[in-house]
Amino acid sequence: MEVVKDAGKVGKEKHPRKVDTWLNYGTAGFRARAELLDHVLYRIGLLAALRSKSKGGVTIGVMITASHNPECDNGVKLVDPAGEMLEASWEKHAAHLANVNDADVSECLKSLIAALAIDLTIQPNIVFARDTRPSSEVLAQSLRDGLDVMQTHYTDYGVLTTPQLHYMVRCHNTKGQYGEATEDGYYKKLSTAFINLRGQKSVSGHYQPHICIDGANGVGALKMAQMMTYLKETITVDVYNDGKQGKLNDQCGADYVKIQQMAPQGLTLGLGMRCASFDGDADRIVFYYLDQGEKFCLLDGDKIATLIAGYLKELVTQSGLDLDLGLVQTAYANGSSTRFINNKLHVPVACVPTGVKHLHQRALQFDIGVYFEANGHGTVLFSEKAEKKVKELIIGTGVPEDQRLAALRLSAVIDLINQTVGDAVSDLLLVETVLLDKGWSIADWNAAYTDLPNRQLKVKVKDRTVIQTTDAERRATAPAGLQTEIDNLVALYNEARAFVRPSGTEDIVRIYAEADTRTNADKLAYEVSVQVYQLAGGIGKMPTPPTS
Ligand code: 16G
Ligand code: MG
Repeated sequence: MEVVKDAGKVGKEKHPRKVDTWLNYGTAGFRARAELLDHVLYRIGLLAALRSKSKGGVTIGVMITASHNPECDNGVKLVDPAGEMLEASWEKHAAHLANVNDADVSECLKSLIAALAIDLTIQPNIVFARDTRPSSEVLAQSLRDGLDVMQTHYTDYGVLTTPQLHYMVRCHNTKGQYGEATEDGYYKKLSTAFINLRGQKSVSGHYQPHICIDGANGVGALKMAQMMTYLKETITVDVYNDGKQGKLNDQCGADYVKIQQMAPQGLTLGLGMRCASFDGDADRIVFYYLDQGEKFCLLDGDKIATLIAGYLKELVTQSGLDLDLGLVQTAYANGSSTRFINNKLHVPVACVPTGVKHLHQRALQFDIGVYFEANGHGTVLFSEKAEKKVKELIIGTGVPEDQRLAALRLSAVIDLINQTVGDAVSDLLLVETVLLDKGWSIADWNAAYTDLPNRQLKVKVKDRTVIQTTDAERRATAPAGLQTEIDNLVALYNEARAFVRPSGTEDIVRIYAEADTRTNADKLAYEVSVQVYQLAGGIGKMPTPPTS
């Protein structure tokens, strides 16, 4: 228990809690202005050590990033042993430890150790990394101090994308079976699979092996450039917003492009260009281009999900394997995408609440689970059963050649996709694979279905927890009367849908609406936001109609 005493003492002296603001461990860990986070990082160091001990000393990850938030923010999240998000039951332990007074840190640790019967003699193992924010390096030192007090064995990976860190955690805990736990190992694993998949096809049809990337002035730009050195002559990539000039996520990046529905600053979109934007920590990607009428066309997470699910369905069918393939979405998925999946792809689709952990958990229930949020975060999970069956088919005797080839391609996709979490680089390479395979331009891909025009708005309210939802956030159960008002408004428009939910990352309520036309989607979103303002205690300015 000596370390626990020291933990409190060092915390008080070197990393005191200077703020009263309650910080929550939300959908993606702690996120706040960087100057509020020093004590949080220190304490996360303590907690990560306990998490590792509680799991018998397996490797736990810590990622310092605030993803698509502005550069002045930062954040931190824990990564569990298989490279997945922290188990939900530990979120409250994290929140509690981060918010207690300095004098209560030791006590808080002691009660956690007792309640969870953690064996303190176990050596904890941690890997951590940070994004490119100026504040990340200083916060990494606070984390190190916490880890040191707990006598933790750790590897500091320096600057990585979030999905690279998730990958490292999985590699450590599978004794290299998932891959080599180095950056070189990551690039090699993905690029080998990619080159392998390319090797069997030649460029044909409308497909062009060239893409322009908006790196959000963040870590994704650096790592994509590194990945390029492994990709040989397969594709060419121009990286914009590489961080040399602009600010992180400032008018660029996947979140900006998705919400604003326009090209980022720093990348002049011209006819014939195929582009993609990463977010600030490169776990999201969206694609876009200008059509012949020079209209901006966005291909978001829904389009990526349908492209990948369609491709995998064909491969599974060709292989003859009996594997169930499913797709997981959230309420933000465009209604057209859901209809396309049901009616054209004939793949079962599930809807879950916002947040990667919910999608990931649901996708695990399929043999092959594809999940994507409309915002561009997603991946594919292959169950042990699926991986085993694919392997068996490859080495099986008397297997017809086309079936074996399909199994070989599935096996390469298994290596190409980062199964721990959504990964912009890995997703990009899988999309390139499918487009090459089909000989498709981005317009061909976009033609699968037409998105319903949609609009997202936000409203500030006194207390956003007054909004409660059910049915995967698609209906509001509180405040009283709100859902009835939404239903009445939706009924006035064609092909319309709308919902509201409290944000998990900002102190606001989010509004989503879609309808048959841009004007109607905008009007509906605005009208719903007025209802939220009135019924849920709006503060500040009344909502105004969207301008574009
Ligand atoms: C976080 C989540 C993302 C979700 C978003 C919603 C992770 C890794 N990220 O970025 O999945 O879409 O929050 O934000 O879970 P909101 O609650 O503010 O709408
Ligand atoms: Mg992100």
